[in-house]
Amino acid sequence: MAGMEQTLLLVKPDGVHRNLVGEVLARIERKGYVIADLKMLTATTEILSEHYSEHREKPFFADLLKYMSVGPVVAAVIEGSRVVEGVRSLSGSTEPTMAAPGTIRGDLGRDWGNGQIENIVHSSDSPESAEREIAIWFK
Ligand code: IDP
Ligand code: MG
Repeated sequence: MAGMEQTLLLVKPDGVHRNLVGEVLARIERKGYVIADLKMLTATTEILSEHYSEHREKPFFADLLKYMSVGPVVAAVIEGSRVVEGVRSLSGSTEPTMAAPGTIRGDLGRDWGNGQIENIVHSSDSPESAEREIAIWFK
């Protein structure tokens, strides 16, 4: 279909641990987007280093990989027109304390005082990132 786009959504280990998989996917579905593919896995260091390659030099990189591999994630390919922007908007800004109410991170996330930004979901930030990330998670 013309204008059809895909994005990668991850329910991160904190979201899975807190039983928020249904809540997150329900928000995606209620918005009208289509779940085109879905799986649960515990991410390897290889997958995570590729996925977060842009953050390789950041001081939080090692802790980020630890946080992301502590338990299973749910990976989904979401489909719809302008879905990349749409799912970013549903996700909310990075820090859950300041993410807008109404967003997944704003409604369901908080700072746990452990120096980590645990924010329940990942969503691709551009169509190019989406294509790259979907190829990593759905080989
Ligand atoms: P995004 O997930 O909103 O796109 P990015 O800046 O791409 O945010 O960062 C990727 C992930 O890395 C964040 O979702 C968060 O889990 C973690 N992160 C980002 N910045 C920090 C930080 O300053 N300290 C700890 N973790 C961070
Ligand atoms: Mg990002």
